Amino acid sequence: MIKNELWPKMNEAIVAGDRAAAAALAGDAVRSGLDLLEVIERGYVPGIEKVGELWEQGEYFLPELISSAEAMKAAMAVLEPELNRKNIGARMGGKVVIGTVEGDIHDIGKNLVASMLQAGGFEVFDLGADVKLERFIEKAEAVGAGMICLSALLTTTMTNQRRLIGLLRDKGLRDKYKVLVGGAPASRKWAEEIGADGYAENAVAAVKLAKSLAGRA
Ligand code: B12
Repeated sequence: MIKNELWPKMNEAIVAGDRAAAAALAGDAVRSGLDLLEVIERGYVPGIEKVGELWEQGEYFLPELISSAEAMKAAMAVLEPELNRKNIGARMGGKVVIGTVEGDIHDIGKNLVASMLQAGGFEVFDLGADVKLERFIEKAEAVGAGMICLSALLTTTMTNQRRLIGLLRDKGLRDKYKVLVGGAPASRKWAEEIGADGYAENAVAAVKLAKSLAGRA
């Protein structure tokens, strides 16, 4: 199937919360040998962005949101192994620990960033969502990571990004890690205010930033 036909179908599968279609289209993309980063960015991300708009306009409610999130996960479950396979032997970016901070269950954006970092050659340790702050540090110490990526989608939980940096300072570990923050309420200004090493507004920019901080840009 040609790309121009594929993108709207992928968009639609996410907006409709159609898991089977989202996964089947991802399978088509893999078999056609398409650039999977382009598939994610042009096929699926606009779909989930549209869902966010529909929610904000009061047209979508919780059940629709959850179905769309599930459809996104179904597509990523097909694409991720393939992205990883292509990167075997190319893990030169270093190790990254990522998760959504404590008190926050939003994980769609975080999952995208994790997949793209993996595709960009980083070894990614994804702790999931609603992650206790201590766990980020324990994991980073255990695996010898160089970077900690914190996602937060709520104004009430973004403060945990600041707390994590404070915890690192208290433990004398601040200089050991690059800390990247992101999520809808975060901004460059916020990152500066809390003393993070960087902020990126989307997954593609996150990979660019991570590469430059890792000295690979
Ligand atoms: C989907 C969604 C949900 C789903 C989440 C499903 C899931 N598995 O993630 C469900 C329905 C469960 C949900 C629940 C809630 N939600 Co909600 N949700 C959304 C919604 C519509 C879309 C979020 C999303 O997935 N966007 C798409 C992804 C691709 O974008 P993204 O997350 O921003 O990620 C991108 C970038 O930010 C960046 N990025 C993300 N993380 C990171 C990390 C790093 C390190 C970097 C560099 C970059 C980066 O890259 C990503 C990819 O490009 C937003 C609205 C919005 N416009 O954001 C509300 C929104 C975030 N939710 C909101 C609220 C209030 C809630 C609830 C509290 C609702 C309730 N009353 O129960 C609960 C939260 C429960 C909890 N404790 O967490 C509010 C937050 C308001 C605020 N200012 O705090 C929002 C803004 C909606 C609104 N306008 O009211 N939600």
